[in-house]
Amino acid sequence: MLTRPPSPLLLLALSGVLAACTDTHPPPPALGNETEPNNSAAAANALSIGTPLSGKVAEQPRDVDFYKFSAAAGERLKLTVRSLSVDPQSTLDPYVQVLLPDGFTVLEKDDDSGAGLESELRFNVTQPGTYFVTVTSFRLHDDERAGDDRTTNTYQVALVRR
Ligand SMILES: [Ca+2]
Ligand SMILES: [Ca+2]
Repeated sequence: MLTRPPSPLLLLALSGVLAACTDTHPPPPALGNETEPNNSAAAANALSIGTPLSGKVAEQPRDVDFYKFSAAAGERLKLTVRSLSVDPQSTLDPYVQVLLPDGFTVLEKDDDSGAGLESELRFNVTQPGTYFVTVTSFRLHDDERAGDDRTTNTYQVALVRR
């Protein structure tokens, strides 16, 4: 049985298909990271609705990470802080709060309403303004004398409309 080499036109077409595949599927962009120091409302990092950020509860005995976002009246939002489900090495049991624009009054808080020990909460915005999110570990929240400084205390914080 005779076999013919593939025609140059077929090879050209195949290479075009391969190029199209690699060109149309770039790797997902790396997530932005928190920027320390961010341990107060005044030093909060900006968190955009729909754009997750990566952070760590680490590098100091009692780390807390503040984020801020602007919201309009009537927005219905969901906040998640994921640890193990996005990083199998994570040791963090997250604890999250949403603060009113005054920077200290707690609007909502959650320990483990997400997957496993992860945090998830839903809230509605009634007053437009700049709101704050704090992320820390449950260990630090639960015991004001505890320390929890592990480089593996990784998390991903995300705010989405629902
Ligand atoms: Ca941090
Ligand atoms: Ca911090």
